[in-house]
Amino acid sequence: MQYKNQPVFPEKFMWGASSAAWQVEGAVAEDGRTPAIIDLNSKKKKPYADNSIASDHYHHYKEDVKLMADCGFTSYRFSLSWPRIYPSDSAEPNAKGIEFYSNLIDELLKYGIEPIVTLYHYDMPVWVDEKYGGWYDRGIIDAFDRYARTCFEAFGDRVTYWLSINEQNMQICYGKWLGVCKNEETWLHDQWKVNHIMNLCHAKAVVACHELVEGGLIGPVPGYVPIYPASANPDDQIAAMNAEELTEKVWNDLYVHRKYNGFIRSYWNENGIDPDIREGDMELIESAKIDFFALNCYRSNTAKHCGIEDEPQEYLLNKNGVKGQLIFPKVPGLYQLTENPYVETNDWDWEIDPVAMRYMLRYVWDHYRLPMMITENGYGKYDSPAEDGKVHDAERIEFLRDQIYQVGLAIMDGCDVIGYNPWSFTDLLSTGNGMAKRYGLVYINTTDEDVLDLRRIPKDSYYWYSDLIKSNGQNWG
Ligand code: BGP
Repeated sequence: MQYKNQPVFPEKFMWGASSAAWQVEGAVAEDGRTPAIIDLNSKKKKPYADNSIASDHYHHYKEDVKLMADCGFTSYRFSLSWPRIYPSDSAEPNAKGIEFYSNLIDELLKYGIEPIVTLYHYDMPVWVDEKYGGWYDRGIIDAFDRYARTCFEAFGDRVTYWLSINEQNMQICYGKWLGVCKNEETWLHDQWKVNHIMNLCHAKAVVACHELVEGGLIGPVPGYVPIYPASANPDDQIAAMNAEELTEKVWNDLYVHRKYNGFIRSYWNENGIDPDIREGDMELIESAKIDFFALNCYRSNTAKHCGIEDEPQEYLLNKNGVKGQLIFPKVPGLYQLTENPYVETNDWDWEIDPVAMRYMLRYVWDHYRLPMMITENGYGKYDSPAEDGKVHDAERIEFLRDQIYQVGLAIMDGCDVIGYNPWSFTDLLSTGNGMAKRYGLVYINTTDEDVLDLRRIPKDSYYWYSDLIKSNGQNWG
C-alpha cells in the first residue's frame, strides 16, 4: 500500500546500532583471552589489518557508550567473545572476561540503553576447534551449553534480549569464506552435519535461556538476502523459491516449526546426504521455542531458472571493493542468481535496495508471526576525514534514510518490528577488508597500514541518525 502520511514508529522502539566482539574489541591477548579461529583467519586477509587492535573498544568502551547515549540510543546489540569467557577447557570461566562484559552492560544500563547480546558471532576458541574440530564434532554441544549457561547466569539479571548464533545460514552457505568449512571436497555433505550440530547448540541455548533468565527472550539471527524472480516466467519464480529455501527458509522453518522441512529432506535424498540426526536430537530441537527473530539484511538477490544439465558455478564474492568482481552462482536443477537491472550496487557489488527491507519484514511476518528486530543493515564504503576534520558520509545517510523508511512502511503494513540496530556503531573490522570497508556512524582514526590514535569522530550520519531517533522516527532531515 502507498500511504499518504509518513510512517509512525511504536513507542519504546529500540533504536541503536550493532557490533561483534572480534570485529570491535581488539585486546585479543589481554586479561586471559586466548585466540579464536577467526583471529587466525583475519591474519590471512592481507593487505588488510587483522583483529588484534580493531577499534580498541575493549579500552574505549566507556567513551563509546557515552557517544551512544549522546546520540539518543535506546539499545545496543553486541556479542560476547567465547574465548574471553572460556579461554581454555576449564570448569571455571575467566573472571576478567565476565567482568568486562558486566561493566559494559552496567555502563549501557546507566544511560537507559537496552543490551541485546549475541552469544556467538564467529569467535570459535582455538581450544574448542582443536578439541572438537570446530562445529564438526558433537562434543562442541556440551562446551557451547556450558558457555551459554555461564553467560545467562552472569548477565541474565540485566539482559532480557539474547541472540543465539549469528547468521548460521551464512556460515553454512559461505562456509569456505567464513572459515567453518575444513574440507572443500566433502563440504557438500559435511555442511548439513555441521548445520545439524549448530541447530542443536542453538536449541540448547534457547532452552537454557528460558530456564535461567527470568523473563528472558531469545531468537536466532539469520543473514537475510530477499530473493526476487528475474521475470514473470513461472520457472524463474520456482527458482527464486528454491534459492530462498536453500539460503534462508530451511533455517527459519527449523527455528520456528522445530522440524526439518520437506524441501530439505528431498534435497538430502536427491544428493545422498546424511545429516546424522540421532536419537533425542529432534526432541531437543522441538523443545526450543524462540521468542523473536533478529534479522540482518543489507541487500537483495535475483534468481532465474537453471537446468539440471547446466554447468555449476561457485558464488565468487567481491573481496576487494573494486566494482565488477562478483560472479553469480549457478546451482543446476535449482537456481542461478543474476543481476537486477532495477537496483544500483556499491563498490563491493552489493545491491542497494531499500525495498528489500520491507519485503523481508513482510515475508518473515507472513510466514512466522513473531516479533522482529533489525540487528544488521548498513552501508560499507571507503571513508576518511575531510580537510575540516569531519567525516562527510552523505551516501550512508541516504542509504540509512531509505532503509529505515521502509522499516516504517513495514510497520504500517502490520508487521511487529521492535527495533532497528544497523551495522555498525563505530567503524570496525569488516569480515574481509579490514578497516578499509567502513560501516560506522562514528569514524575510528586508524588504517590498515598504520595504527593511528584511534580517535572517535562522529560522522555526519551520526548526527543525522541522532535527530531521527530522538524524534522517534519523525525528523528525516
Ligand atoms: C554480516 C556479519 C557481520 C558484518 C557484516 C558486514 O554478515 O554478521 O559480522 O561483518 O556482515 O559484512 P562485511 O564486513 O563483509 O562487509
